[in-house]
Amino acid sequence: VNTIKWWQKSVVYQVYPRSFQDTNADGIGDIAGITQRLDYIKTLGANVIWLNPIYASPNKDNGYDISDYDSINPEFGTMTEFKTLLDKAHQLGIKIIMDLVVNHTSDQHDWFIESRQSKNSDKRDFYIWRDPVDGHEPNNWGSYFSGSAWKFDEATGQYYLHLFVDEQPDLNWESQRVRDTIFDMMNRWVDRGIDGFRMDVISLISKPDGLPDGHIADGAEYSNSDKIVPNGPHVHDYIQEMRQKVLNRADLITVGETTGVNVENALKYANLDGSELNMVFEMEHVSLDHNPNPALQRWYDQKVDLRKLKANMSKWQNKLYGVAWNSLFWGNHDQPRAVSRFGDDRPEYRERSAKMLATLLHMQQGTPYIYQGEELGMTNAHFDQLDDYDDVETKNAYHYLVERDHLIDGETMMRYIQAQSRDNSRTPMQWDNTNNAGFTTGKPWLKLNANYPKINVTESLKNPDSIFYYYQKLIQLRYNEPLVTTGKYQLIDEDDAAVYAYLRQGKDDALLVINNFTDQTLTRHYTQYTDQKHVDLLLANYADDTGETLRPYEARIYKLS
Ligand code: ISL
Ligand code: CA
Repeated sequence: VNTIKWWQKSVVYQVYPRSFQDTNADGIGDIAGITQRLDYIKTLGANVIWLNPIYASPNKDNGYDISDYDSINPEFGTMTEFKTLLDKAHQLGIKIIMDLVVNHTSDQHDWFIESRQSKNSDKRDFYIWRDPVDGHEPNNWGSYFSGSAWKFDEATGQYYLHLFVDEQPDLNWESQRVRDTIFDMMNRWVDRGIDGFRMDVISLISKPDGLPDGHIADGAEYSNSDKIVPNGPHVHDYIQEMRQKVLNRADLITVGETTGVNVENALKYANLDGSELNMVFEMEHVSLDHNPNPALQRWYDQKVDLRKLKANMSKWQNKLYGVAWNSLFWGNHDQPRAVSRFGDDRPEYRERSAKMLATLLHMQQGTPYIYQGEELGMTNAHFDQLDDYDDVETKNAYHYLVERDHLIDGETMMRYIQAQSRDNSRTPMQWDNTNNAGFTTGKPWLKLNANYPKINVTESLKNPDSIFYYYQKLIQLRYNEPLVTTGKYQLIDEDDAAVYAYLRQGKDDALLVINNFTDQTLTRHYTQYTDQKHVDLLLANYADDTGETLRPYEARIYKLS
């Protein structure tokens, strides 16, 4: 039996620095702003913060294109300010995990500048260079952000691989020199006192042997790299090497963002035997509502069928039980807002459904991640002009799908963007009802959600019944009730398309978690689980317990003993 690790009992709060708190009126959130708001995160109760990238970057993909791993992007502040943030967080008992983006660098990184100079460059093999094939790209892989994953470089007449934008060339992990250079860099961050790493697309670092073509969906021009690149032949060797050379040096929290990973792969990446990472951050449940036409990928606006969601989450809960560990999340900086996507953001249901979603997720096995503003029930941006969006994925997708390939008309695409764009979650944090929600006194880099006068921190902290305080209670429940970490998950009524109920079973006790996923009043009986038991209502999102009657978006957590 594995002993419980601190990171299994933790709750992570994700800060997207660009949109959290600006302190110098340039419209961009900064490190000093995070330091200023640490008390807020402490009040919520999270004990770990994950920071999206704050390194030097030309920002072709908001910091995921890094030009120097050892320096802080001046728009966010200085290394001294970062150290202050780290110290203050530690004083409050909060750990900080850094985004580690090492599948690719920026094309402005010194390594790439040198690599592209000539075929004989000392850094040539730091990246993945190939000759043209019949005057074309070396294979048919598509970029995650539209178009080909290859870019022709005039200087040497070869193509380089970039699974994301052109300016994000993929590193060649097959080179021992590349690996050691990255491990050294990670060790410098460990020496700076950070508490862990969230590893961006770590499942992509080992490319399949021979870089074979993938299947091209009807209507698409390139194959979907997510179907062919993840979990390459050496990925586990590389991560085990990283464990030996870096991760074992300290008691770090390590999270692998693992696109294209299934349960079987996850048993390796996140095995509780400690050989690789602490946990995966997998994407299956946030892909169920993507377009059924593979050529359109995520772009769609229909809600997921609850039965599909239950089946998917239950699979992960069951198969990882006792052997591996997962992250629990509804949203992040790549996903739409949880309440708009999985709940109901109409004013009469927003708060209730946000609490229901939180209940459903936080009582599962795994480490929960709260994306900034989720605890306020922040909603999708609802912008109606393409120009109001900033995100490169969104803009590229519109360009390719609408303007170039005519796969879809502009109006439909705008609806899909309103539902799925990454900018839905990137609008600035809503602190109060003053100009720009207290985020900045300058011009914000991205428009705010127009609802900030109503939905903001100040309002939430005033209202004892707010979503914020509900999250606070859920977090405390995780810290105080061992069943939340250790209980054996059991789904109840897999075919119920309206209610998501499950148990977390201990030896002589259990949690019973009931979530009405609809705006309807329903009747359900769970007496077979509560009979002969002492039943305590631990937390609920309505003031009274109406037994077998479940009101719209009602959520309850019972302890059975
Ligand atoms: O957002 C997605 C769906 O369109 C994902 O495929 C996402 O691109 C993927 O999970 C990788 O995300 C991570 O790496 C990207 C970066 O743009 C994202 O912000 C980051 O979370 C490239 O570094
Ligand atoms: Ca700023």
